[in-house]
Amino acid sequence: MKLLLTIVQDTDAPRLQEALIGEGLQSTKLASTGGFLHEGNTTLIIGVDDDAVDHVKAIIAATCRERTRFTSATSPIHALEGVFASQPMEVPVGGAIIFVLSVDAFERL
Ligand code: 2BA
Repeated sequence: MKLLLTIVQDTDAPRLQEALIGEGLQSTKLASTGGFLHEGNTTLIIGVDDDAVDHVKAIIAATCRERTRFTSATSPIHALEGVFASQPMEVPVGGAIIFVLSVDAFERL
């Protein structure tokens, strides 16, 4: 069994969860926050049999889109004097970040 720790944009999460349910797959949704943009995102915990991993990845790819976000990057001009300038920076976000973890055991007690 594998655990897919999947980070997606909030906008894509409902469509992804509906698609998973439609395929008889279970998931758990966690509210999370990206360390770079400090924006809310969604982390889905998806436990599946090994041979279903590619299928789940295909569902994620079909439901989660890459978008761009603007953030202000702060760069030091005279850091010693504490002078910083911020300039807008465009960064791509998503479609999804997926960590595939091996599961030692799955138990329902
Ligand atoms: P954030 O950390 O808020 O990052 C949002 C997007 O900002 C990233 O999109 C990436 O395109 C950009 N970015 C992140 N760090 C950067 C940096 N140091 N310099 C320039 N641009 C940077 P994604 O790569 O699609 O990541 C989306 C979200 O997935 C991340 O939100 C974070 O919550 C999570 N994530 C991505 N990689 C991760 C990792 N290795 N470990 C844990 N979480 C991760």
